Amino acid sequence: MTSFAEEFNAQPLRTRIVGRTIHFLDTVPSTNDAAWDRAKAGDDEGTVVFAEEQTRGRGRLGRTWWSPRGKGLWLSVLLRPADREGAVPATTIIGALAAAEAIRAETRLRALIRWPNDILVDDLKVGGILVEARAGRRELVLGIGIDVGSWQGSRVPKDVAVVATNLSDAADTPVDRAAFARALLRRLDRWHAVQLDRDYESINQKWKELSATLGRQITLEENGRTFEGTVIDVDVRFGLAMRLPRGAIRQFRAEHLTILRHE
Ligand code: BT5
Repeated sequence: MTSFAEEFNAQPLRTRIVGRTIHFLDTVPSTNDAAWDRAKAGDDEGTVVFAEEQTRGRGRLGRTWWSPRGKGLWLSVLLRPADREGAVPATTIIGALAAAEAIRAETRLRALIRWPNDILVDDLKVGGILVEARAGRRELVLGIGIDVGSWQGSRVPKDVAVVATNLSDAADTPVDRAAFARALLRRLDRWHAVQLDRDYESINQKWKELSATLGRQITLEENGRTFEGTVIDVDVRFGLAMRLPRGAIRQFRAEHLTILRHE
């Protein structure tokens, strides 16, 4: 049987930074941790770690990420954004843009981004982004999880089954993991260059185009307080702007909030 690494390397990647070095691992607790280990070992920016399976894949705010063997793309990328300020949300957004664009290019599916880090197809989650920063380190780790392979015959955890699907089942045809992974890294390489150029307008423009959140009525929680309103703007540096029921406009940053309801 051909391994994922062999399939991935069957065609040239042709990126500038992302994927200059790639580690193909089998089972790891989390590829984000494996990428932090690479950072400590002095690996270059753009280093990518793929794993076939994660035993302790994580999401935001202590949530878990189900990462079954061979079914998805579980990867982390070591990056050094130009601006430290706001780098975590900006890197989350370029990861989401790359993922949504790769899905649209490699399948017929119309992927959208639910602010700040969910990749959706038909309102179901097919992927998520987890960017981490660590005190005393200049790099960021961009973790991307995409459900690519079919779940038919798999025991899908209940909390995942109710909110999520995968590209193959959604498209009703098998989606090639290696081809998809190459497409994803190429797009990420391009958006990373845009971020390095501080061309935030291009990022905002594409983000608005692919946003499942813009114009929607949502309920969110920030530091224990709940807000309800209509999203009127999304911006890579300033976050999300919402019109509250009495007409006031309020700006929310991504870091400390959760969307509770998205209509
Ligand atoms: C995320 O968190 O969406 C970010 C997920 C990032 C995963 C990647 S995989 C490579 C790298 N290494 C890691 O350890 N993590 C990153 P959040 O927004 O908190 O969403 C978590 C929620 O998504 C869970 O509570 C479930 O409801 C749902 N979920 C869990 N596993 C899923 C899956 N495989 N597909 C879709 N939804 C899932």
